[in-house]
Amino acid sequence: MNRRLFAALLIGGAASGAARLLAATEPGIEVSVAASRFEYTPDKVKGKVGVPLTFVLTSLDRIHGFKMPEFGIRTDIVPDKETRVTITPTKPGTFTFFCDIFCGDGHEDMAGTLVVEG
Ligand SMILES: [Cu+2]
Repeated sequence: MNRRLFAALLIGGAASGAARLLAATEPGIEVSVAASRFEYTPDKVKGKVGVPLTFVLTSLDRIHGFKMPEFGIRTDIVPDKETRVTITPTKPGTFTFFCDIFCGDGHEDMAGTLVVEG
């Protein structure tokens, strides 16, 4: 094999590897968050500007809420059911999500944060 052909093959291989990587990440990020009295696990989620982020929400005990005012979303989280919510952050920052269904004495503290990196 001559040297030029070898180099071309190397570059071609690297390029197709990058394309595969891109295709694999295109659907965005999925993060599972479990709600229970009175917390979300995990309570810190990371996202990226322009990359769709899907929360896969479950409840370990009772019905809870999931609200993110900055993204205009809210949903119920019902036990024995997976609830999916997708957002696409448009700016970096730290955003809060919280429970908006009264679930007991610690309800007011039931919150988590989404950190969006640029
Ligand atoms: Cu609550």
